[in-house]
Amino acid sequence: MNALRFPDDFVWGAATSAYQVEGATAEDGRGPSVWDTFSATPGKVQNGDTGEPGADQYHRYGEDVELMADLGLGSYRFSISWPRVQPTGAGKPNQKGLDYYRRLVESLLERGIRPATTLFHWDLPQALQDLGGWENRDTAFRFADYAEIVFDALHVRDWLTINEPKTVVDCGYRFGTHAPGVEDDARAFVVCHHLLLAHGLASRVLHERHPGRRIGPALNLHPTYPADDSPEAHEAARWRDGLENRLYLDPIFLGRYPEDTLDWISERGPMRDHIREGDLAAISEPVDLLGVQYYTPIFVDGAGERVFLHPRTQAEWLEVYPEGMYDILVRLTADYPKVPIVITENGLPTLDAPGPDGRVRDEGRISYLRDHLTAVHRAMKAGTAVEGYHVWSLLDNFEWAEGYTQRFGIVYVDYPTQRRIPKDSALWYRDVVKSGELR
Ligand code: GBH
Repeated sequence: MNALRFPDDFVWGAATSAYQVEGATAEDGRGPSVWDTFSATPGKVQNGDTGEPGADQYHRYGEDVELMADLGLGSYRFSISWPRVQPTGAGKPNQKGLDYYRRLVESLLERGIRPATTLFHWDLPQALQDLGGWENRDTAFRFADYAEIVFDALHVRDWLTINEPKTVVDCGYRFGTHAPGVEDDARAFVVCHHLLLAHGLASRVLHERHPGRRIGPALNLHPTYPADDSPEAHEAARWRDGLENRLYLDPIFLGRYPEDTLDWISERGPMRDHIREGDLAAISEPVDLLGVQYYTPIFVDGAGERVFLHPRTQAEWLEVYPEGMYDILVRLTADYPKVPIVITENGLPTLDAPGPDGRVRDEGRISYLRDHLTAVHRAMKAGTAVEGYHVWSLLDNFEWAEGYTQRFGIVYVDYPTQRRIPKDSALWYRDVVKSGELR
């Protein structure tokens, strides 16, 4: 087969998030977040795991930057822990917290690695949760204030606002599997509106204060398909597409919520009453780059239930379907205004551990990444502007409710010693990055 060549300026990267890798949750004045609370609650996380030790990146960022440089990476997507910067979510910044991110950014820039910085990857200051969290409209304004602090403090060009608002809505407030562990559709969609408002308000702050920089959302998109040919399954796939994709894409890009989805939501709670004049204008603040996170498709039957038709992974929600990457990218170009797209996450967990020779033979990850990158390449040929790709994740880390039982890293972390061991996939990725080619 011919090698697939990516453009010379294609950006190859890897991603992590603060609570998943940093550890050091009680250091240098960091305040508690909702994930500290949630993971300390018995029964919420596998094995009672918490963000300690994570991958101890708070202390080992220097080593990790060297590792990224060795792999030839051009971009590192990480997130800022809001409670490190504002321990109670408001007021004067905690200098020690800000200094950590200054040092991280400087080390990356020295090695020619561009930071792509996420403002919020789920670790809301607990003090704001105590005031209602994302159900409280004021949290969106607090978020814009926090964003202003970090925009001004850090030499970062590219920003992502909220990581996967849908996951906060669904896992945090509908299914209760993530912090804060609520199971209530009525409350969930109020949270949805305030998360989107926060996204828009923070984007506006960046545009006003730092023209020339770029900002956008990081959305986990799930292409939805009918599992069979019945009209019911087609109808259900369309309904599910509203909840998975259009509920987030339409307000951000088109300045309106999808009516069919809003009707369904309104039968369950008061989201509509929380949409004030001017909110949609704020939410549809122009997007400079769109972060796309793709892991899995959702096939639904006539009853609207998810059906699995393809191989699954250790993560039971993750059905392997590279075609979905192509479909979602091409659909974005067809249905929404064209903006530069960057893949901000894509990956899978595997159980591979170091063998007697120390190697981690994660063949399954190599084929997953290769197949998804092939789909990205195909979408680019079909006219979708994709600037870059970040594998989830650089390192094995705290996988939320799964604790340390699922390893998404291209680099293995031996948690007791915190030793980093590049898996075979990391060595494979290094070759792809160096050559700019998939072979
Ligand atoms: C991303 O979420 C996250 O951004 C990242 O932090 C995470 O580590 C990575 O993917 C891998 O999971 O509660 O039963 O519905 C991807 C979307 C949402 C998929 C939560 C798993 C939990 C299953 N994830 N979902 S359930």
